[in-house]
Amino acid sequence: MKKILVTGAMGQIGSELIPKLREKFGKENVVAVGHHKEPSLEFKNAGPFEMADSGDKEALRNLIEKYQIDTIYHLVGVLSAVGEKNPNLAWEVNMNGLKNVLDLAVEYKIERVFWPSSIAAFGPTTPLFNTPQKTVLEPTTMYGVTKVSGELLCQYYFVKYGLDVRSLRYPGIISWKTPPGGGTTDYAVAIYYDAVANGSYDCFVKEETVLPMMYMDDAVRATLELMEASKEKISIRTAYNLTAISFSAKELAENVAKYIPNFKCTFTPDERQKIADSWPKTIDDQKARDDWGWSHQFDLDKISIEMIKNLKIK
Ligand code: AKB
Repeated sequence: MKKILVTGAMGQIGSELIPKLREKFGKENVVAVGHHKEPSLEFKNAGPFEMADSGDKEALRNLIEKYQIDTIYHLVGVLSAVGEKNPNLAWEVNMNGLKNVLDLAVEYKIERVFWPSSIAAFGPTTPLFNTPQKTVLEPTTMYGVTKVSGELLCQYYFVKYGLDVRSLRYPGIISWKTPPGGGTTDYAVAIYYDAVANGSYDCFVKEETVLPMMYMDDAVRATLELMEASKEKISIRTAYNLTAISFSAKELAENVAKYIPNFKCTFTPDERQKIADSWPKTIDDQKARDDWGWSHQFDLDKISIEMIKNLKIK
């Protein structure tokens, strides 16, 4: 049976990936690691939970030994908007934690490691449409710099040490359980929260802004499918391009209005507009589709229906 450690347990992806991993591998076999927020009682009681900073290598080592870990999902990260406000923090958290995890993975012969990359690895010199798997990577945010560096580091550990480390370039992820924090694509989540709570939303990017997006259920499934694929199928050791759908902020607002009559959206771009403008609008993820059978299930209508239904209950 697998023994899995997940850092960033209370983050947007961690909080939804962990229950799925527990369903699959048994709740005692998935150790959730948080680092600053106190978890809810429900979270704490759902399976093994530990507090540790991934910048603290000895703390991670203790957990790997204590639980005889063989698989790591290292999800801790500072996102793009917060990273631009505090580039040193973004570098420290995103790079030091990853380096510690990779070094310990080699030392303890960890079978498989997952680390999230992002469309933030691309920049203004990358082709904007149908961005290829192998292309120019010249991001203009510190978050993006850590994603390109992290991708290369992962590939280095694969080539040099044979470490089976896998990664995805996530687009913006839309989810309702845990609100995202500090990202540029957050408007695509906040719009649903505000629409359900107040019937209006003031969007921080221009209405014509188009970015690649994905519903959380698709993102979690992609992560599990990548990690379950046999080694021979994995031809990309930096990070796979991954996408579901692309739409403008205006199209998103119109779609929300379909399900919440009288919904009003205004657009007041702030500093995050510049970050959004530096990222591609559509992504070519054929390699993921060919190598391990990726295929998304949620289109914008399906996302809106799920988001609104669940937020109303919440
Ligand atoms: C962000 O907006 O920073 C993230 C991302 C695209 O990686 N959601």
